[in-house]
Amino acid sequence: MGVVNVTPDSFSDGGEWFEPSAAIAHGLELVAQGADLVDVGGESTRPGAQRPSVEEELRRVLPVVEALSHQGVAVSVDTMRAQVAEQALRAGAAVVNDVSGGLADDAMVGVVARTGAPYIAMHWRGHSTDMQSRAVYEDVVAEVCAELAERARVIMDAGVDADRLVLDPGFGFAKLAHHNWLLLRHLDRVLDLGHPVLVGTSRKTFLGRLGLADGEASRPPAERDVATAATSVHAARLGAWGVRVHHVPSTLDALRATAAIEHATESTTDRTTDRTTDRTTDGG
Ligand code: PMM
Repeated sequence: MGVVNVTPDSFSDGGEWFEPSAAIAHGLELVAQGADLVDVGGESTRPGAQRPSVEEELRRVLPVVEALSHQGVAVSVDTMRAQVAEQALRAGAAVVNDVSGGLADDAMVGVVARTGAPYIAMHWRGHSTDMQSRAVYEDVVAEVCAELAERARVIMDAGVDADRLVLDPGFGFAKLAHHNWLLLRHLDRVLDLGHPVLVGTSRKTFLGRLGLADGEASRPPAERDVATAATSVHAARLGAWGVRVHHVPSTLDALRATAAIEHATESTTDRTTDRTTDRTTDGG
């Protein structure tokens, strides 16, 4: 899943794709780079962010969803608002991605059930204005799994099919760095909940401090793509359904390298081809 934030203030790429034409072009670029799904969002969820009005969110996302869908792109709409989800689905979106898992808007789950759209429900404890004050856990893996399981039960009781419900542990949302690392290490427990799992570590703050001493400034978001690829490969190897990333080529390359290792065989045909092509490059 490639990300298009149509926002002026996202932490990772705020402002870069705020104009509809830039957002549409970027969505097409992500697909050309290999994304299967393009996630279009109009609300920044970085810690402390203020919410746009519903009218402003619609103004940001609808033209982008519509244009990309009309060009055959599979689009998910990243929204916590039922009204935005409903209008985006009407404009051609294929999936609803709700970072609040239905908690921010009571009408959301009803819209998803009625339309039959696949639904990504993320672990969430409150809006971004004060979410980091809720990053308090005795056992983060157990609590995130229990809270996700409870959301899944409510969402399915409302009529959403189990096989259309994707769960996401919500990296960086009401989580401190060590919470994120523990959730990655024990991602199998999230997978054991029995739903497809989406993992969104891309460019998040906890990846920007690797190898740095106390007091050193974090790496800027665009320099976190290698760590994003590493964490995304880890998730994919454990069986994640999808990974949500800003820079598709780096993660896709890492995924392809891992797949090549897993699928390597002693086939003669492969080795003959390798010898012919590699002589002209770097000896492979
Ligand atoms: N993270 C962000 C936004 N939407 N959706 C899902 N399902 N999972 C995530 O981890 C997630 C998300 C925040 O990142 P961004 O501001 O860079 O898009």
